[in-house]
Amino acid sequence: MISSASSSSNMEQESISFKVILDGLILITSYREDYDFQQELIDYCIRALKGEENSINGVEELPSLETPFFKCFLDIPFESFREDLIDKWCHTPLAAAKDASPILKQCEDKFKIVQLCYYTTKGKLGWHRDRISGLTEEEQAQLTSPVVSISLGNDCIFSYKVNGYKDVEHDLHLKSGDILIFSGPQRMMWHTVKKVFCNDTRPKTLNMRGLEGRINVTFREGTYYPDNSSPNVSNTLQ
Ligand SMILES: O=C(O)CCC(=O)C(=O)O
Repeated sequence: MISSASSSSNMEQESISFKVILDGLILITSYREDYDFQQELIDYCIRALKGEENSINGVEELPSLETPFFKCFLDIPFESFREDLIDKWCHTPLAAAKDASPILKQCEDKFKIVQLCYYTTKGKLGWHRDRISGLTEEEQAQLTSPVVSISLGNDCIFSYKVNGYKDVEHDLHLKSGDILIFSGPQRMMWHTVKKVFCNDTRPKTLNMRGLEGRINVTFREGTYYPDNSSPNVSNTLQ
């Protein structure tokens, strides 16, 4: 069931509109038209990926259509990420989402990591749940803390399976500026990025500083690295 509503953001004094897709799964679309807002975050993320931001080590190599990998990840400790961007893109939309989906109010925020993922137009991400390294399966299953996930740049198809309904896939067409929040009963939903669309799909006014494709910014409690791997080798995960 999808319901829509809007609420006023204290910080920006403008309306935040959202869709409650399910209890615990919210899509905020109101930043789609706010290009200055998006550009500020895009610029910061690209500098972070390139290692040009203070106290953030960038990635070893950015993917392109010529590299053997088409996406890369960068994990940044929450406290190293720019505070005003955390307020604008994480705390403010999350507060609006909590008003819209009261079940989120019962889920404690435990942000420790900001994960950047940069995808070229050939980039995809396989089905997975946002697990956290070091937790048992039982502990993973009990996670409820919010994941706040932002799309920037090209459109993509993000698909998910409602927790407990593993045979049915739902597609969301995400656009630049969209914020997807999953938490509570949907915190451990399976999801995937099936496709990143071509560069024509991003707003012409957005400048990706010479990069193609899409950036995802995810605020969350932790990250999962497969055994014996590190953030650098996760470049190659499909
Ligand atoms: O790119 C996205 O929208 C999703 C990213 C994601 O699922 C992840 O980093 O775990």
